[in-house]
Amino acid sequence: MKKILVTGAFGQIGSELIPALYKEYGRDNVVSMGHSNISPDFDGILEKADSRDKESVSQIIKKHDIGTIYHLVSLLSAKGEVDPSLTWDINMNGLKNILDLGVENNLKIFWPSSIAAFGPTTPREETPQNTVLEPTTMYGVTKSAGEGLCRYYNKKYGLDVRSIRYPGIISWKTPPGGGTTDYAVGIFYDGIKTGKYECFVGPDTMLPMMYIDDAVNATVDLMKADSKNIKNWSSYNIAAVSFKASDLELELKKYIPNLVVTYKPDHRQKIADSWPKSINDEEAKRDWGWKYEYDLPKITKVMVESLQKVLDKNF
Ligand code: AKB
Repeated sequence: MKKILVTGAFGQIGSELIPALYKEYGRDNVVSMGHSNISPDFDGILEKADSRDKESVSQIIKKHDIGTIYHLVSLLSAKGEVDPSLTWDINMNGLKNILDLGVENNLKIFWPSSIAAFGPTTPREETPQNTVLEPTTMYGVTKSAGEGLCRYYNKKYGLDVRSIRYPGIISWKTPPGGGTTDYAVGIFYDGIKTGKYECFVGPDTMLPMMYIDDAVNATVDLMKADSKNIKNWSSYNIAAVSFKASDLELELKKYIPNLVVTYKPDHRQKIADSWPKSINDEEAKRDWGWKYEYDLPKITKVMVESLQKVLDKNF
Protein backbone atom coordinates (compact mmCIF):
# COMPACT_ATOMS: atom_id res chain seq x y z
CA MET A 1 0.00 0.00 0.00
CA LYS A 2 0.99 3.64 -0.40
CA LYS A 3 2.17 5.09 2.90
CA ILE A 4 0.56 7.61 5.25
CA LEU A 5 2.27 10.85 6.32
CA VAL A 6 1.23 12.57 9.55
CA THR A 7 2.37 16.18 9.96
CA GLY A 8 2.24 17.71 13.45
CA ALA A 9 2.89 14.15 14.60
CA PHE A 10 3.91 15.12 18.14
CA GLY A 11 0.96 17.36 18.98
CA GLN A 12 -2.16 16.52 20.98
CA ILE A 13 -3.95 14.67 18.18
CA GLY A 14 -0.93 13.33 16.31
CA SER A 15 0.57 11.55 19.30
CA GLU A 16 -2.62 9.51 19.71
CA LEU A 17 -3.65 9.20 16.06
CA ILE A 18 -0.32 7.62 15.10
CA PRO A 19 -0.71 4.50 17.32
CA ALA A 20 -4.26 4.11 15.95
CA LEU A 21 -2.92 4.30 12.38
CA TYR A 22 -0.21 1.72 13.25
CA LYS A 23 -2.97 -0.61 14.44
CA GLU A 24 -5.10 -0.04 11.36
CA TYR A 25 -2.41 0.00 8.63
CA GLY A 26 0.84 -1.34 10.19
CA ARG A 27 3.83 0.53 11.66
CA ASP A 28 5.81 0.37 8.43
CA ASN A 29 3.12 2.27 6.55
CA VAL A 30 3.04 5.38 8.74
CA VAL A 31 5.61 8.20 8.50
CA SER A 32 5.62 10.81 11.28
CA MET A 33 6.69 14.34 10.47
CA GLY A 34 7.64 16.79 13.20
CA HIS A 35 9.46 20.07 13.36
CA SER A 36 10.19 21.63 16.74
CA ASN A 37 8.76 19.20 19.31
CA ILE A 38 9.97 15.74 18.26
CA SER A 39 9.95 13.42 21.28
CA PRO A 40 13.42 11.94 21.90
CA ASP A 41 12.21 8.37 22.54
CA PHE A 42 10.09 8.14 19.36
CA ASP A 43 10.88 4.90 17.51
CA GLY A 44 8.71 5.00 14.36
CA ILE A 45 9.57 6.24 10.85
CA LEU A 46 10.47 9.89 11.33
CA GLU A 47 11.00 12.89 9.06
CA LYS A 48 11.95 16.32 10.33
CA ALA A 49 10.46 19.11 8.20
CA ASP A 50 8.31 22.23 8.29
CA SER A 51 5.11 22.09 6.24
CA ARG A 52 5.75 25.68 5.12
CA ASP A 53 8.73 24.32 3.18
CA LYS A 54 6.93 22.75 0.22
CA GLU A 55 10.06 21.28 -1.38
CA SER A 56 11.02 19.32 1.77
CA VAL A 57 7.53 17.87 2.09
CA SER A 58 7.52 17.03 -1.63
CA GLN A 59 10.75 15.04 -1.21
CA ILE A 60 9.29 13.16 1.77
CA ILE A 61 6.20 12.26 -0.30
CA LYS A 62 8.41 10.84 -3.07
CA LYS A 63 10.90 9.12 -0.76
CA HIS A 64 8.20 7.17 1.11
CA ASP A 65 5.63 6.78 -1.70
CA ILE A 66 2.98 8.64 0.30
CA GLY A 67 -0.70 8.27 -0.69
CA THR A 68 -2.44 9.94 2.27
CA ILE A 69 -1.58 12.91 4.50
CA TYR A 70 -3.08 13.78 7.87
CA HIS A 71 -2.04 17.42 8.08
CA LEU A 72 -2.34 18.24 11.78
CA VAL A 73 0.09 21.16 12.15
CA SER A 74 -1.58 24.14 13.80
CA LEU A 75 -1.09 26.90 16.34
CA LEU A 76 -4.16 26.89 18.62
CA SER A 77 -6.50 29.71 19.63
CA ALA A 78 -4.88 31.27 22.71
CA LYS A 79 -1.27 30.79 21.57
CA GLY A 80 -2.27 32.02 18.11
CA GLU A 81 -3.19 35.45 19.50
CA VAL A 82 0.39 36.02 20.70
CA ASP A 83 1.61 36.26 17.10
CA PRO A 84 -1.29 36.37 14.62
CA SER A 85 1.00 36.71 11.57
CA LEU A 86 2.94 33.59 12.52
CA THR A 87 -0.37 31.78 13.12
CA TRP A 88 -1.57 32.68 9.63
CA ASP A 89 1.79 31.62 8.16
CA ILE A 90 1.89 28.21 9.87
CA ASN A 91 -1.81 27.39 9.64
CA MET A 92 -2.58 28.66 6.14
CA ASN A 93 0.64 28.48 4.13
CA GLY A 94 1.29 24.98 5.47
CA LEU A 95 -2.21 23.89 4.48
CA LYS A 96 -1.95 25.47 1.01
CA ASN A 97 1.33 23.59 0.39
CA ILE A 98 -0.23 20.29 1.45
CA LEU A 99 -3.29 20.85 -0.77
CA ASP A 100 -1.08 21.75 -3.77
CA LEU A 101 1.06 18.66 -3.14
CA GLY A 102 -2.19 16.69 -2.86
CA VAL A 103 -3.20 17.78 -6.36
CA GLU A 104 0.29 17.21 -7.81
CA ASN A 105 0.64 13.71 -6.31
CA ASN A 106 -3.00 12.59 -6.32
CA LEU A 107 -3.14 12.27 -2.52
CA LYS A 108 -5.99 11.83 -0.06
CA ILE A 109 -5.87 14.42 2.74
CA PHE A 110 -7.26 14.94 6.22
CA TRP A 111 -7.18 18.41 7.76
CA PRO A 112 -8.68 19.38 11.12
CA SER A 113 -10.97 22.36 11.49
CA SER A 114 -12.42 23.37 14.86
CA ILE A 115 -15.37 24.91 16.66
CA ALA A 116 -13.09 27.99 16.59
CA ALA A 117 -14.26 28.54 12.99
CA PHE A 118 -17.50 29.82 14.58
CA GLY A 119 -17.87 33.19 16.28
CA PRO A 120 -20.24 35.31 18.35
CA THR A 121 -22.73 35.71 15.48
CA THR A 122 -23.17 31.91 15.17
CA PRO A 123 -26.15 30.31 16.98
CA ARG A 124 -24.56 28.95 20.17
CA GLU A 125 -26.93 26.09 20.97
CA GLU A 126 -27.02 23.03 18.70
CA THR A 127 -24.86 24.95 16.22
CA PRO A 128 -25.91 23.81 12.73
CA GLN A 129 -23.57 22.35 10.12
CA ASN A 130 -24.10 25.23 7.71
CA THR A 131 -24.15 28.54 9.54
CA VAL A 132 -22.37 31.85 10.04
CA LEU A 133 -18.55 31.62 10.27
CA GLU A 134 -17.30 34.93 11.71
CA PRO A 135 -14.48 33.94 14.10
CA THR A 136 -12.74 36.50 16.31
CA THR A 137 -9.35 34.77 16.77
CA MET A 138 -6.64 34.38 14.12
CA TYR A 139 -6.77 30.62 14.75
CA GLY A 140 -10.51 30.69 13.98
CA VAL A 141 -9.89 32.84 10.89
CA THR A 142 -7.43 30.21 9.61
CA LYS A 143 -9.93 27.43 10.32
CA SER A 144 -12.76 29.21 8.54
CA ALA A 145 -10.50 30.15 5.58
CA GLY A 146 -8.99 26.64 5.58
CA GLU A 147 -12.45 25.11 5.24
CA GLY A 148 -13.04 27.35 2.22
CA LEU A 149 -9.70 26.33 0.73
CA CYS A 150 -10.43 22.61 1.17
CA ARG A 151 -13.87 23.04 -0.43
CA TYR A 152 -12.28 24.97 -3.32
CA TYR A 153 -9.61 22.32 -3.98
CA ASN A 154 -12.26 19.62 -3.96
CA LYS A 155 -14.51 21.48 -6.41
CA LYS A 156 -11.73 22.81 -8.66
CA TYR A 157 -9.33 19.84 -8.73
CA GLY A 158 -11.43 16.94 -7.41
CA LEU A 159 -9.00 16.61 -4.45
CA ASP A 160 -10.21 14.12 -1.82
CA VAL A 161 -9.70 16.34 1.25
CA ARG A 162 -11.81 15.55 4.32
CA SER A 163 -12.21 17.50 7.52
CA ILE A 164 -13.79 17.56 10.96
CA ARG A 165 -14.56 20.53 13.23
CA TYR A 166 -13.05 19.21 16.47
CA PRO A 167 -14.51 20.44 19.74
CA GLY A 168 -12.19 20.82 22.77
CA ILE A 169 -10.15 17.61 22.98
CA ILE A 170 -9.39 16.09 26.37
CA SER A 171 -6.30 13.91 26.46
CA TRP A 172 -3.47 12.97 28.81
CA LYS A 173 -0.44 11.99 26.66
CA THR A 174 0.62 15.55 25.82
CA PRO A 175 0.44 18.50 28.23
CA PRO A 176 -1.99 21.38 27.48
CA GLY A 177 -0.72 23.30 24.43
CA GLY A 178 -2.12 26.81 23.97
CA GLY A 179 -5.84 26.14 23.42
CA THR A 180 -8.80 27.90 25.04
CA THR A 181 -10.40 24.56 25.91
CA ASP A 182 -7.21 23.45 27.71
CA TYR A 183 -8.68 24.20 31.16
CA ALA A 184 -10.50 20.89 30.71
CA VAL A 185 -7.08 19.20 30.49
CA GLY A 186 -5.18 21.41 32.92
CA ILE A 187 -7.63 20.70 35.75
CA PHE A 188 -6.62 17.02 35.60
CA TYR A 189 -2.86 17.69 35.49
CA ASP A 190 -2.84 20.24 38.32
CA GLY A 191 -5.68 18.61 40.28
CA ILE A 192 -3.93 15.23 40.45
CA LYS A 193 -0.46 16.69 41.06
CA THR A 194 -1.28 19.45 43.56
CA GLY A 195 -4.94 19.13 44.59
CA LYS A 196 -5.54 22.67 43.26
CA TYR A 197 -6.47 24.31 40.00
CA GLU A 198 -6.85 27.94 38.98
CA CYS A 199 -9.30 27.91 36.09
CA PHE A 200 -8.93 30.62 33.43
CA VAL A 201 -12.63 30.65 32.51
CA GLY A 202 -15.62 31.12 34.82
CA PRO A 203 -17.56 28.21 36.38
CA ASP A 204 -20.57 28.63 34.05
CA THR A 205 -18.53 28.46 30.85
CA MET A 206 -19.96 25.69 28.72
CA LEU A 207 -18.17 24.33 25.63
CA PRO A 208 -18.41 21.21 23.48
CA MET A 209 -15.71 18.67 24.46
CA MET A 210 -14.58 15.21 23.41
CA TYR A 211 -12.24 12.50 24.69
CA ILE A 212 -9.23 11.91 22.45
CA ASP A 213 -10.21 8.30 21.62
CA ASP A 214 -13.49 9.52 20.15
CA ALA A 215 -11.65 12.21 18.16
CA VAL A 216 -9.17 9.64 16.82
CA ASN A 217 -11.96 7.19 15.90
CA ALA A 218 -13.86 9.96 14.12
CA THR A 219 -10.74 10.84 12.11
CA VAL A 220 -9.98 7.25 11.11
CA ASP A 221 -13.65 6.51 10.30
CA LEU A 222 -14.10 9.64 8.18
CA MET A 223 -10.99 8.75 6.16
CA LYS A 224 -12.20 5.16 5.70
CA ALA A 225 -15.69 6.21 4.55
CA ASP A 226 -16.66 5.58 0.93
CA SER A 227 -16.24 8.87 -0.94
CA LYS A 228 -19.73 8.54 -2.40
CA ASN A 229 -21.11 8.95 1.15
CA ILE A 230 -19.19 12.17 1.79
CA LYS A 231 -21.55 15.04 1.11
CA ASN A 232 -19.61 17.76 2.89
CA TRP A 233 -16.24 18.78 1.45
CA SER A 234 -15.49 21.66 3.81
CA SER A 235 -15.69 20.26 7.36
CA TYR A 236 -18.08 18.09 9.38
CA ASN A 237 -19.52 19.12 12.75
CA ILE A 238 -19.01 16.37 15.33
CA ALA A 239 -20.21 16.40 18.93
CA ALA A 240 -19.77 14.36 22.09
CA VAL A 241 -20.44 16.14 25.41
CA SER A 242 -21.03 19.72 26.52
CA PHE A 243 -20.48 20.68 30.14
CA LYS A 244 -19.77 23.69 32.32
CA ALA A 245 -16.35 24.11 33.95
CA SER A 246 -18.10 23.65 37.32
CA ASP A 247 -19.62 20.32 36.13
CA LEU A 248 -16.10 19.07 35.46
CA GLU A 249 -14.96 20.26 38.89
CA LEU A 250 -17.80 18.32 40.55
CA GLU A 251 -17.07 15.16 38.57
CA LEU A 252 -13.34 15.33 39.39
CA LYS A 253 -14.15 15.80 43.09
CA LYS A 254 -15.52 12.25 43.05
CA TYR A 255 -11.86 11.16 42.70
CA ILE A 256 -10.15 14.06 44.51
CA PRO A 257 -12.64 15.10 47.24
CA ASN A 258 -10.34 17.83 48.61
CA LEU A 259 -9.73 19.42 45.21
CA VAL A 260 -9.77 23.23 45.38
CA VAL A 261 -10.73 24.99 42.15
CA THR A 262 -10.59 28.78 41.93
CA TYR A 263 -11.96 30.67 38.96
CA LYS A 264 -9.94 33.56 37.55
CA PRO A 265 -11.18 34.32 34.02
CA ASP A 266 -8.56 35.93 31.76
CA HIS A 267 -8.42 36.90 28.05
CA ARG A 268 -9.41 33.34 27.11
CA GLN A 269 -12.89 33.86 28.59
CA LYS A 270 -13.79 36.11 25.67
CA ILE A 271 -12.69 33.46 23.19
CA ALA A 272 -14.69 30.78 25.01
CA ASP A 273 -17.75 33.05 25.04
CA SER A 274 -17.55 33.43 21.26
CA TRP A 275 -17.78 29.66 20.64
CA PRO A 276 -20.79 27.33 20.58
CA LYS A 277 -22.09 25.61 23.71
CA SER A 278 -23.34 22.58 21.81
CA ILE A 279 -23.08 21.23 18.25
CA ASN A 280 -25.51 19.61 15.86
CA ASP A 281 -23.75 16.68 14.18
CA GLU A 282 -26.64 15.04 12.31
CA GLU A 283 -24.78 15.13 8.97
CA ALA A 284 -21.70 13.28 10.30
CA LYS A 285 -24.00 10.65 11.85
CA ARG A 286 -25.92 10.27 8.60
CA ASP A 287 -23.00 10.32 6.13
CA TRP A 288 -20.34 8.19 7.84
CA GLY A 289 -21.94 6.77 10.98
CA TRP A 290 -20.26 9.06 13.54
CA LYS A 291 -21.03 8.31 17.19
CA TYR A 292 -19.18 9.04 20.41
CA GLU A 293 -18.47 6.75 23.34
CA TYR A 294 -17.13 8.87 26.19
CA ASP A 295 -19.49 10.95 28.34
CA LEU A 296 -18.23 13.17 31.19
CA PRO A 297 -18.05 10.43 33.89
CA LYS A 298 -16.19 8.11 31.51
CA ILE A 299 -13.77 10.86 30.42
CA THR A 300 -13.05 11.77 34.04
CA LYS A 301 -12.40 8.15 35.03
CA VAL A 302 -9.99 7.43 32.16
CA MET A 303 -8.17 10.76 32.58
CA VAL A 304 -7.65 10.25 36.33
CA GLU A 305 -6.53 6.63 35.96
CA SER A 306 -4.18 7.31 33.06
CA LEU A 307 -2.58 10.48 34.46
CA GLN A 308 -2.22 8.88 37.87
CA LYS A 309 -0.17 6.08 36.31
CA VAL A 310 2.06 8.55 34.43
CA LEU A 311 2.63 10.69 37.51
CA ASP A 312 3.34 7.63 39.72
CA LYS A 313 5.97 6.53 37.19
CA ASN A 314 7.65 9.94 37.09
CA PHE A 315 7.89 10.59 40.83
C1 AKB B 1 -8.47 25.47 21.16
O1 AKB B 1 -9.00 25.64 22.27
O2 AKB B 1 -7.85 26.35 20.57
C2 AKB B 1 -8.63 24.13 20.49
C3 AKB B 1 -9.82 24.10 19.61
C4 AKB B 1 -11.18 24.17 20.16
O3 AKB B 1 -9.66 24.00 18.41
N1 AKB B 1 -8.72 23.09 21.46
